[in-house]
Amino acid sequence: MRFYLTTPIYYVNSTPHIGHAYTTAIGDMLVRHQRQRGADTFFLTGVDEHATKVWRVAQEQGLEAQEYADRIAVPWRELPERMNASIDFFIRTSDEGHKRFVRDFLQRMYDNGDIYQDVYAGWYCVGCEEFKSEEELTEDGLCPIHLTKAEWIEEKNWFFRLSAYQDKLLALYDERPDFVRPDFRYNEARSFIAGGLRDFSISRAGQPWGIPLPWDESQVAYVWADALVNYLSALTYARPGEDLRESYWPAVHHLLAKDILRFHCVYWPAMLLSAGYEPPQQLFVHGYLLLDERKISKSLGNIVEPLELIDVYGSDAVRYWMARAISFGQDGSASIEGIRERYENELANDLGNLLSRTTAMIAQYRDGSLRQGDAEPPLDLAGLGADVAERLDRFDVTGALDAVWERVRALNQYVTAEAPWQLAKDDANHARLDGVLYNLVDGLTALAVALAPFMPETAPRILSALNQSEDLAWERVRNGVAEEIDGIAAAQPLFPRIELPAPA
Ligand code: ME8
Repeated sequence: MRFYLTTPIYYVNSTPHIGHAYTTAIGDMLVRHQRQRGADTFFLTGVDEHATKVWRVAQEQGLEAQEYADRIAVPWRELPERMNASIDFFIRTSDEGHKRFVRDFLQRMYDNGDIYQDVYAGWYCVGCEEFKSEEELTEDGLCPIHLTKAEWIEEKNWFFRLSAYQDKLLALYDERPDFVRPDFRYNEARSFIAGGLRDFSISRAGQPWGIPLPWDESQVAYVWADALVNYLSALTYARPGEDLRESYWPAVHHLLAKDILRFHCVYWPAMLLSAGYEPPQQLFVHGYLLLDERKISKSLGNIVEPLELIDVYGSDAVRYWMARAISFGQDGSASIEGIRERYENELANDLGNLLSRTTAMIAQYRDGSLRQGDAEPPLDLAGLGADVAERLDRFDVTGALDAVWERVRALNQYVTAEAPWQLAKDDANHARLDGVLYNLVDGLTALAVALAPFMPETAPRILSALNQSEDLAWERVRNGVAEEIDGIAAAQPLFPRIELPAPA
């Protein structure tokens, strides 16, 4: 079982915002889960440097583009670390290994007869880094996404014969109905292809920042013709001396938001076919996380600094909020205030108190000893494990976490219904009291394992408070996993009260 997951590589014209943190964190949940199930995983993220907008920001700051990129790469490298994303490699498109590979890749397309020279005369939106037709702009010639004026470009470029790939792409889509997920994104991509494909320029003249084309060094690769190739190039140099393409291509899942669907679901598979590679296994296109009803976009200046949220609530709480705040896949609007509510009501109350009560009762009533006792388990945990795994295979991150949380609440109801404090009053009930306490520890153990991909710091803390093994193997999401053990003490709060005001 191989599972290779990528996030988009983000533009470095500005610092990371919460939208980038979102894709990175959710990607990490999917990868950690597959790892729990024993898959051989590879997780790639990184930055896209050779954009016109990056070059312009560098110029505004009076820096050489590379110097600017080197400086701003620092907070971008910190993003996966701060989100506790277990990446295997962080790619920068200015890496020598990437540049070499892109030249080789484009040369293969050229040798295949798919590249020709022509004049591009048309509009370009620097915000989107995309050539735009007149119909795609507003009446005033603005890009509808960035609300900035598209620029008129007239230059001799190298074009990719995308039109020649229309039938091949349609055949690919028809053969593989799960090529793009969710369904409505598949339909969007397929109808774009069916509507007719226009060749597009893969090079830019007059911009010194970028990777020179091997057959025409006077031009640099168009930023998308450079950036998309990262998903393959990284495999050739991420581990020196190894060619990871053999292991992980085409077992790749690309995670991205709807803004870049066309590049990933149409242009990229065609480029791969042209260069003689297999198309990716699957693309998952998620929606936008909207804060206060507006897309969080660098270009709109509505920036929320994700690193600050992590400083206040911890990465687990931010990850938890991201997975639950909106239904993954759909667009959704969420408030930053929601983090605090979920932290207090769900993390501290539902989960934290369950652990505190359980451990305190074992310490108080059973002197810290856990015994199987005699009580029917209240939950079908293996059934939960199968359900969550099936959901995560479909990238239903929110549904999977909701399913786990239902069981967290069910265990709380079980405590109320069984009232161990009543059972403890009478020695005759000890077997039942033991059984109820065992079911609580057993349930919490399995739920901690199931929660580990979402909250990788919290899960081991729960297991350790219960004196249970910290092994996160997915087989442990079942009934009867908890070991009889002594020495359980009342646990420290999992999610202590935070006195800081919520960030604005
Ligand atoms: O497009 N909600 O980079 P980019 C959810 N360099 N996700 C969001 C988001 C939001 N509000 N805002 C951003 C590029 N994202 C190219 C990609 S890949 C070969 C090149 C996430 O910095 C989401 O994953 O504009 C989206 O697709 C990506 O950031 C765009 O990042």
